[in-house]
Amino acid sequence: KRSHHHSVGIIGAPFSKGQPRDGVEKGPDLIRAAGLVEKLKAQGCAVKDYGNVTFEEVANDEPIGNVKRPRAVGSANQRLSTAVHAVKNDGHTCVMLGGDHSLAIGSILGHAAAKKDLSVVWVDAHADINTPLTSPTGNIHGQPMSYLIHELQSKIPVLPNFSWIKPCVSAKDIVYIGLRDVDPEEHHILKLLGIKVYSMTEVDRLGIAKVMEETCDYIFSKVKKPIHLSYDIDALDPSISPATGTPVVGGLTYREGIYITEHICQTGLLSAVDMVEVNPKRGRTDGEISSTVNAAVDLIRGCFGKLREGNHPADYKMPLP
Ligand code: 4U7
Ligand code: MN
Ligand code: MN
Ligand code: MN
Repeated sequence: KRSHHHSVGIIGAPFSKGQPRDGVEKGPDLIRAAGLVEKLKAQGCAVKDYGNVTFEEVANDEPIGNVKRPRAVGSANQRLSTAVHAVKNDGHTCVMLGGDHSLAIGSILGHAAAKKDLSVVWVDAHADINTPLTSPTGNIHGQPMSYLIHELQSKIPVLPNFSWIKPCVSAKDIVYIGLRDVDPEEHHILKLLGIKVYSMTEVDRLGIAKVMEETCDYIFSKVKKPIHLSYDIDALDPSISPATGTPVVGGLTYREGIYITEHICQTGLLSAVDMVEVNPKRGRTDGEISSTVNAAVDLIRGCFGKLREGNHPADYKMPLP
């Protein structure tokens, strides 16, 4: 489909407690300030901005084992999931602006509450599939997938404010793209569950076009499920998106990053997008911050029909002299 009407619902999630660095809570407002809503409207989308989710202060959020700030993360994600569920029930494709990647818990669960059977395309330098017991850091932004996958539930301990979380995706319905910093325990989990991974090695070997063709063949091999695209800005190379908490060299080019969104868009099945881990306080100059934020905006535009060859409305009429 070339020109097709997109209805987009935007939710900001200014939350940073899934990781230790300040600033990532500024992501939603910065991405908006870069003109996201206006640019989506200019490319023909109907856009409703639902504003930012507000999060409760949690006192005495002591670690459980090595898991840091479990109560704040559990509570924030519960609120986010309710908000995402509402946007989906209003009939929009949901765009969740983070915030750190622990927010994928609430975003995917809220999406699944409305759509039940999803496939997840996770674009990231990292697999974010540590369990609370394998995590080398205790930061929940490196763990969200572990709470969501049916096959891992026997490995997940009880955590405060996590009891509402019920797994909602199968290992076979997940594709990773862009991995290049995977912990040994995460690598074991990916292999054990047979999860489809296109690391940077496969991006190099196959090229991004083949990676996306295979990704879609894989997720559409049985039934066509709605797609949840969870995009961590650190998937892109730090030369493009340096303002992020855990940059890793050797990432996707801007063009590869955009190609992923263009390809997912043309499936017609994109149902929710996360854009996370934009952290202005990690940029060393204004240029580093704007490059990161503009990349996030452009990736979202690619999700909703912006073509690099140009776009024109179906009813376009050449001006007459
Ligand atoms: B992000 C890490 F140990 N794997 O678990 C961890 F290397 O959302 C990093 O992808 C996680 O940015 C990165 O803390 C989380 C670490
Ligand atoms: Mn990452
Ligand atoms: Mn395809
Ligand atoms: Mn991530």
